[in-house]
Amino acid sequence: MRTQVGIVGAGPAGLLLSHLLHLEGIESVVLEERSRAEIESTIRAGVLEQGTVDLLSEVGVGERMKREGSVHRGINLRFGGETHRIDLYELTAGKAITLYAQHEVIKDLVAARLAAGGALLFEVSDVRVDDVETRAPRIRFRHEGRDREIACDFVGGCDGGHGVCRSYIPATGRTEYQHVYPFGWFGILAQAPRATEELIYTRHDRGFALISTRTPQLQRLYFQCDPRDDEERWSDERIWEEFRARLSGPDGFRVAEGPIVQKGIVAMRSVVVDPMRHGRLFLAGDAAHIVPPTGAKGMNLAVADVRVLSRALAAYYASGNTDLLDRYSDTCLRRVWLAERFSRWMTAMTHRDETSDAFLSRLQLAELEYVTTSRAAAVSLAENYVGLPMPV
Ligand code: RFL
Ligand code: PHB
Repeated sequence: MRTQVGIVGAGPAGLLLSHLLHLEGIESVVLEERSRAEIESTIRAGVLEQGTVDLLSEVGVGERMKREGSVHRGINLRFGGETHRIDLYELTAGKAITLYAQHEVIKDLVAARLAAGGALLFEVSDVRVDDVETRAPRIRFRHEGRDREIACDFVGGCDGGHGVCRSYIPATGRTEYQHVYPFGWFGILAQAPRATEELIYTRHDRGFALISTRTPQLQRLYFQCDPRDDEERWSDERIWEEFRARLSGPDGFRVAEGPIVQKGIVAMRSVVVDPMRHGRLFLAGDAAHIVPPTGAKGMNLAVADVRVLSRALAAYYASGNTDLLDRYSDTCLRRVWLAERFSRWMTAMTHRDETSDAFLSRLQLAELEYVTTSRAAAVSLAENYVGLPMPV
């Protein structure tokens, strides 16, 4: 099989890259290890930055998002038992975020690729990438019981935080920055009415909690936990008790409870791979960088990367000019580091850290106090939360 760009991974990065390339008249094949049903049902991100929403709309995959997603013009920070609103819309002169689940974005992208006759191969295994230092890279893999091979001009390494592509950048030529946080997030989906119109990020002495949403009937909530904990040790009653403890306060706020239909623990880490490229292999999304979920940046960074990459590939195919491809890694990493900074700051301000001391814990409150009373600080939070400008 031959194509122009071989893409490993059908997450937001791989699927959107394939779609954007198609719009530029560039052919691609996407290889995905999991089944279509699995990628279309895995619960992950929920917050889309303004730039992500604008891009998905511009490229014709935003119709359902516009109809079913909900636009939020603010978020809340809760501490000391009180809720403080950050007016994103007013502080950023008209920007907002949209709540629309990542697997819905995936469904929209898969549908668009299939409608355009795009090649998506699900349930592939043993993906190996060869000859990326040459002009004729190859991807070998198994599919439907047979060994197969794709000859291509470029490889898009979009296979997420646990993929194989990252390892094809030789260790001697790459720096992998990594920070592991001593906490995880316990996430649930609950059949309950909304407890709040807008997200609530909560700092409590027992630890962080977050109330997010999916639909009017389905709510997404998280609380900080030990990353080595086992979700099966948590009954529904124990989970709601923990939320009640972290969210209650003198203002009488109550979280709306209901049957828990899904639960799981995610560990938190930051990773940046520099450079994001080796020869004709280009990493994008979680394959190149991971952020803790507190800033809601992961999927948005994946979208920004593939926008840069698709434009660079389009320029190459139009004129043979490699300038944009050569600048790809630096262009993306500048914004990635800003997102790492923001995610870490949001995490540090709101999470209980057992390894910390009373002084630092008290400083968290000062930080929260500052960001909810100083316009300058609130503008800084807001412009990062709705998303810094897309790289050009
Ligand atoms: P993905 O989504 O992990 O997709 C990679 C795909 O590659 C496949 N794959 C392979 N395929 C073939 N061969 C191999 N060897 C392969 N190895 C892997 C995988 O099966 C998968 O389908 O990476 P991508 O496309 O870079 O997208 C990144 C985002 O998924 C991720 O950053 C976000 O989910 C992070 N994130 C959030 N991001 C946001 O922008 N806003 C949020 O509100 C937000 N909340 C979250 C999050 C991540 C979370 N978890 C579960 C880590 C909340 C949580 C709890
Ligand atoms: C989510 O809705 O899943 C979500 C919201 C905000 C975050 C992370 C995840 O910071």
